[in-house]
Amino acid sequence: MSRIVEPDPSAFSGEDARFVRDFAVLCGIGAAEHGGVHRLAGSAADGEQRRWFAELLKSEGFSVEFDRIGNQFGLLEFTPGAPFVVVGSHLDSQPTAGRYDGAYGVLAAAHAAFGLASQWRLAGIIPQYNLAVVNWFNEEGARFKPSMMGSSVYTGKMPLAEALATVDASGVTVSEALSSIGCLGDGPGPVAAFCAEIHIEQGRSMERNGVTIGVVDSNWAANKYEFVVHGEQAHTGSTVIEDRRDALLGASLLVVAAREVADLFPGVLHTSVGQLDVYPNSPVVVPSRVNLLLDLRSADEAVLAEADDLLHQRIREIEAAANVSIEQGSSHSWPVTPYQPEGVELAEKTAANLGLSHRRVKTLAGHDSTNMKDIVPTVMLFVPSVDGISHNEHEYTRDEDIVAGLHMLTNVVRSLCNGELSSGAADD
Ligand code: HGY
Ligand code: MN
Ligand code: MN
Repeated sequence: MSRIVEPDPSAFSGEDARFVRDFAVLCGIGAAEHGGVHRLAGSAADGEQRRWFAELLKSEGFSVEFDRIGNQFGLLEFTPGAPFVVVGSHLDSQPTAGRYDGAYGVLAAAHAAFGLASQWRLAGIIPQYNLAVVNWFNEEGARFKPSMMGSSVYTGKMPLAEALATVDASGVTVSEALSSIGCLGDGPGPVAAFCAEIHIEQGRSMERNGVTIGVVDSNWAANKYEFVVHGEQAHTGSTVIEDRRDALLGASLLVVAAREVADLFPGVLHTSVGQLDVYPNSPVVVPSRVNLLLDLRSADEAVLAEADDLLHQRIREIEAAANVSIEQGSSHSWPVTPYQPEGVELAEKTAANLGLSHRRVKTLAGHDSTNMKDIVPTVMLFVPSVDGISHNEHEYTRDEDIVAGLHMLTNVVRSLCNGELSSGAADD
């Protein structure tokens, strides 16, 4: 289990030291007991971190706005009307989560932008593109499903009305939650020409290979399902076993089936159930209903399709074995897609120029850049995660790696703002 070392700004100077100091402050907002954070989308802690972030951006001369799904933008306009290089990640977290997932990328984006803005000011340079720092709304999908909601609406993949009407477990809508923290705007946000995101790897591959920068060249595909297992409420003591229609038994068999399907494709398929809601969840009652969220992921779409078929066959068997019916509710999926090769090459060239060790990697998790790359050329970068730990309070990335990532991102964003990928973009 990794041991978090508190960020130490004194080991750095200039923008790097300011970045590490600000990161330490951000870690204190919504801090959890064991070094992590608990900042669900649209919660009071999310409101607090958004207000703090807005002040930070404004103090550096950025104007701050929220779009109609609560994405938070810090805008620096050099050429009125020119499109933006959009750079950032997400500040929302899973429950009792790590402090780096998303938050690192948002703050690194801000400090990359601060560094570039002051260099350009001093040198009297006007870049070709405007610059937007972004904190995407609800990347995690923990409180409101699905995940990557802000970037899905921004990129036109999810209807705005559907996103705003989504409810959490207590019936609060996205629209109400965003309004309650003062973060619901009414515009579409800035027009993007390019996008960049930096994130922790959340796996072990970079640490194993001893590299500082991961250049993401594609993402794994995912199929996420909400299943509803229907049984019948009964007395746990008096109802004879053969009369029972136990929804929790059906759900349990489904949890095990998901794992057994993964075991058929060792290393190339990940499956799991992350959430179960049992009704009525009462001591002497056979449950009548279980809602569960199950996901399957692979870098190989043929494997994913086969696994999906196997899972659905198992569902028919489980219905018979547990005397329940299993309904498939909403689903959220994304295919394997590459990041634009010209962006991958730009990142590799940048890392080489900076003398940073680098390697191409795939992202197993979804990110907001997974959405953005479908509308504009996008560069996705990783820094290593100690022991690969993530969605866990012990998530940790060393200060030297978060600072190396900041340098890398700064240089990539400078190139994007200077139009280094513009000819490729015009050819598309
Ligand atoms: O990978 C995921 O499901 C998430 O949205 N990050
Ligand atoms: Mn993330
Ligand atoms: Mn996450």
